[in-house]
Amino acid sequence: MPAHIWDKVKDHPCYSEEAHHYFARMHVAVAPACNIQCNYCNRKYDCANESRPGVTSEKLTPEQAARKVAAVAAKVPQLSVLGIAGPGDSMFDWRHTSATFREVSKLMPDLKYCVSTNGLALPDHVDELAEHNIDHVTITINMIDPEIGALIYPWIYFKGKRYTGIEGARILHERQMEGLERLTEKGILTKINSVMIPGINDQHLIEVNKAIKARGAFLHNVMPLISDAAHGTAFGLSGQRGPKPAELKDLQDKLAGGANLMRHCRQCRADAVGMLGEDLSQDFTLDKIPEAPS
Ligand code: CLF
Ligand code: SF4
Repeated sequence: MPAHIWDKVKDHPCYSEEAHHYFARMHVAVAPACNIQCNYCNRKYDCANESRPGVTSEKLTPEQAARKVAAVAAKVPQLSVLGIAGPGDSMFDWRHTSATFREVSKLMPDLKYCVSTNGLALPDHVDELAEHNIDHVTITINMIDPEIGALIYPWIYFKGKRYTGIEGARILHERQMEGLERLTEKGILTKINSVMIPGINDQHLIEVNKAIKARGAFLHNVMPLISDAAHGTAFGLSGQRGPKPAELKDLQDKLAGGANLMRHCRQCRADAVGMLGEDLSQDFTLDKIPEAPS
């Protein structure tokens, strides 16, 4: 691996399987707004692109988020990455996302920054991502064929207008590809999350893997759809099952030789704190972190 890339992945627990044994990440839930509807999303909970449905996060202001990051850093010395993964979309809610990075960088200039997005608003912010030194961007890409996209996304909201069906899915697809290409040109590392939905996009993810590899994606993370029996079904995918572990493994084996696969994802919540697979979020709720100095 070239040295300039190794430098960006060596202490990022999601981008390096090795690093996840030694480094921790935290998310701050500062971005509630979203500009698309995924059929697997339940808007009462966190963005299912990077998080488990069925858990809500405490929404923070950028200033509260910065205090929380400082409190975690004081108690979790392995903390190396701050991610914004919802509960909505970090790029559509760019005002909250960018204000948070600004506030945090005043207190913690050495932290790595990471964002996760559905990609629709991404091309509008690539230059600013580079200016904020954000080296890691995750895009959730579930299809490259708008006919399949129409089964996953009932609508998108783009430049003041709502688009539905194949037309909406085509715009989303074009914006995702444009965003990925522009991030690659800027040297920003990208990870693509794909939610595997049996019978809808499972075999199609082989084509997705080829398309993202061709556009320079660093990692591909195929995540199983988590069906949310306890809270009612996700929007529009009533009764849809998630893949069995053997089906996920079978798909991952078929993807070998394509874009590099991430296999250690723990599908974190939008306010996760700690090593991957560990959840300290309840130790750092707002009532437990120090007040702002007056
Ligand atoms: Fe968070 Fe995502 Fe950044 Fe990691 S999580 S924004 S890339 S710092 Fe990691 Fe969690 Fe999987 Fe995401 S294990 S859900 S891949
Ligand atoms: Fe929900 Fe999809 Fe928006 Fe995430 S991107 S909040 S899963 S609709």
